[in-house]
Amino acid sequence: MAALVKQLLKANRTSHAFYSTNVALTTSRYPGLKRKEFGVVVDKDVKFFENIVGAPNVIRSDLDGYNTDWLRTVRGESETVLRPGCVEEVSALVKYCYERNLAICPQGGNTGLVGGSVPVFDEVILSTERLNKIKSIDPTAGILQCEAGCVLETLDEELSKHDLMMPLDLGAKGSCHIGGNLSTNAGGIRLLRYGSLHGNTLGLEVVLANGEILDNMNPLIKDNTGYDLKHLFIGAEGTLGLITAATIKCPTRPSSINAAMIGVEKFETCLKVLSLTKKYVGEILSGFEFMDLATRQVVCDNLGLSYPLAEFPYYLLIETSGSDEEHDKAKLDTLLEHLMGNELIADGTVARDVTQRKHMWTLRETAAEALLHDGYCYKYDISLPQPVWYDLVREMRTRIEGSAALRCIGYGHLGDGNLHLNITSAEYDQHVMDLIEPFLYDWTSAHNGSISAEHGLGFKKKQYIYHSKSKEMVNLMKVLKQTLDPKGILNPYKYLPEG
Ligand code: FAD
Ligand code: 2HG
Ligand code: ZN
Repeated sequence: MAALVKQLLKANRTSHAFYSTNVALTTSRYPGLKRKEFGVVVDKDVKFFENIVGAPNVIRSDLDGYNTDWLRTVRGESETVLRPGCVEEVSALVKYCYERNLAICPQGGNTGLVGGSVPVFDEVILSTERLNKIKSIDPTAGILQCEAGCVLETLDEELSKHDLMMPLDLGAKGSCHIGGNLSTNAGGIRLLRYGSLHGNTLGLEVVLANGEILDNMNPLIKDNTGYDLKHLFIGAEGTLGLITAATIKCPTRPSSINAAMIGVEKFETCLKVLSLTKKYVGEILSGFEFMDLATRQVVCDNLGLSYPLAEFPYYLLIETSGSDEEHDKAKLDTLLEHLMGNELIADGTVARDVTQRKHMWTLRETAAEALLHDGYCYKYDISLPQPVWYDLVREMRTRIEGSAALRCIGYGHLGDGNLHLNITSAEYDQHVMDLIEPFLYDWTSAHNGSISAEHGLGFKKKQYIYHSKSKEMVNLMKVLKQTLDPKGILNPYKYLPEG
């Protein structure tokens, strides 16, 4: 898994040609946008920045990779990237921007999927690339302290030396930064087992809009003194402050991991399999992922991958993690025998070795990349009650029939109720977009779902926040934003609707 995903992600990120072709400027695709009255970076600002971080860390040319998002759907026009190397430098830069009224777009690995990580206009990009030091690992307590720019996979590799692991894992792990993960409250494939970053984060260090440093890095498991401020910044997508470091609680690394892929004829049966899986292997369950046939087709068509099973309407990838190989395998076998015996599953296969297990994960985790090869991808990340989960994919297929859409596919973290619905076309097509939005959001809201399960709101979804949150809640969010960032310099045009 990791090798192919990493290779694909890296290839995209570093290729200048990849970024510079055919990505419309955000301001052209969304013509109603108006630049707010922020300052513009001039020579004296550049001199100041260079004094703080050194000239090589103020980048003023060849910025396509920083201005364009991973999906290649939005593109800003920033002319300045700043790469601070410590919290004091971040603080000095932000304080200066605050005084000069210069807008800032925080950026980690730039793998975000909602247009939050790139500027809309000419915001200064503050990259965490150089904030990449591990401060400490406490193997006994299982506590990691690190800077925000550490790459998730690197952290996991370092922790493995102490029999620990990161409590989250996702397809972008070779590129995304822990600061970006925290800022999006990223979910991923292990949330089912280890819970969200709200639960696993013990402390944060944050630079506020005025440059003040908020140090709450204390590695305490229990601390009920005052409001738990760190939670404000987790999932705030850089709109309330810049996360510069974190203290994370890390679980013990399992010594036995098993995976099985099964083919299923009916969606309703997938839900029965989920219940039975919890019953039979609940205490060692570490992943329960769903792919439909169209997901199989996109990774086979566009990446040349192959499935270990024949064609079925639905596939489930079940993973267990524990400490006793024999016991864990026996439990998984019992589950599969039960499912087969009761004719709940059409076919299934257990990974015989690490290579086969990684291959199963590659089939699931490269779907996002495979979709991009079609041209343009309309990406949705929805939470829905499980009984109606797949109905939305069916409805969308009917709705886009006869349009320029190439495919409509559903995959995701079924164990958490998180559906990834993706539609593609050869190039951006306004008619396809109008068929999808706002219908998809209205449908989700009508079925008591969330319009953003794990990717956030960013630039693309902010106007739909009311579909999932009440007026009173959004008003309180606006009060918080106004209090912490009165000039609105942190990641403007994102997250909260105007007005
Ligand atoms: P960026 O994309 O750089 O930034 C994301 C947001 O956080 C932006 O709004 C940015 O301004 C802000 N930000 C970044 N760093 C900071 C900081 N230090 N302080 C304040 N604000 C900051 N997401 C999931 O939840 N689950 C998945 O399973 C998942 N899988 C993915 C698979 C692929 C192949 C890809 C491309 C993306 C996936 N994502 C997933 C989406 C994405 O949210 C995560 O990749 C990740 O959390 C983003 O981290 P990043 O460092 O790339 O952040
Ligand atoms: C995943 O779970 C990511 O693979 C990306 O969250 C989802 O591609 C997507 O829609
Ligand atoms: Zn996901």
